[in-house]
Amino acid sequence: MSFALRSSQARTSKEDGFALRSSQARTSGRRYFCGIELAHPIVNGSGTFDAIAARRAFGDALLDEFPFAAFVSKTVTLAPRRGNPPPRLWELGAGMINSIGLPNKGLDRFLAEDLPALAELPVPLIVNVMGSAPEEVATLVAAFAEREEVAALELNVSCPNVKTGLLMGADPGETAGLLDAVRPRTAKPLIVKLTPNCASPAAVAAAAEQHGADAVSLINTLRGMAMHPRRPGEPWLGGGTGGVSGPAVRAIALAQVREVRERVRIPIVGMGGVQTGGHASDLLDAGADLVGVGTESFRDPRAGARIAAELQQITANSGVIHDAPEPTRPRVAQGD
Ligand code: RRO
Repeated sequence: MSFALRSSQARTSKEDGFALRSSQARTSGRRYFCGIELAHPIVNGSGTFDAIAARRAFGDALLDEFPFAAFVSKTVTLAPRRGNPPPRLWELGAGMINSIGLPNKGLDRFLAEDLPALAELPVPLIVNVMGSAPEEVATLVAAFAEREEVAALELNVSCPNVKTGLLMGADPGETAGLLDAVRPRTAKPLIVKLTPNCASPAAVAAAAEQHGADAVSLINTLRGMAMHPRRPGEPWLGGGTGGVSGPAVRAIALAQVREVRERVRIPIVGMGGVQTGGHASDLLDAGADLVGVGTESFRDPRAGARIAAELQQITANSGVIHDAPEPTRPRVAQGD
């Protein structure tokens, strides 16, 4: 049975869809995600890998060994944005806080300058968009609807650093309204990027599914802050607060992916603190269909490829995870 058949069955059969999709998800190889064929389950988290800058740095070697099975763009807005004032980053013991604030060149220049460059990547392109109101997001989605370079769209309703974007994703009713405005504007797959900064990500996911989303992705960053080391009472980040990512959020991502999987049948892109194939394997076990790698790519731009290879090794060894040693247990003498 081909992956295509299994994938379409997974979307239509209420009885056995979950089992079919889940058995596909647990493997490390070629698969279909929203009808898009991917070589493996590892993608980048939006805004964590600049493929255009990486191509300048590494040349065509980047295309020969592209680290991800699909490329997700940094968020695009209708008008250009300068982003938040510096400083924009703070390193944590187990990750970092960003307060980037969505700097981007706006839709027109993205279409003219970045889209042709991103279309040269050897993998499907997913464009991430954000607007301050449903109609603005609908305009962005409509602009990409007929672009054959674009395989799917991700709706960013979860940026912790821009208030308007987050409002639409923190409440199931607002998310439903967004989908109602956007869904009629494109036949392309729509992925809703969920926030962990709300009462119930699973309720938002369910609303997205009921109103026509094809998939959800989670988690975006968790709101956090760092104090200025030399100015008592002042925040370090120019934006005041920022989004926490990296190993610090991994356990939260795992729990939220599991909770969302229990509420929706559509595919899930799970992400949050993934550094190894073992971490990716855990997210797949929790119910994700694909796994996003984000903060780890800042440390190692080839992390996506390494994690995909480690995951393949784990799958080849029937789920035995080799990159995490067994925890040692205290010996208990028999018969004592
Ligand atoms: O640009 C950002 O500050 C940003 C975005 Br759009 C996002 O979705 N998540 C994040 O942590 N930072």
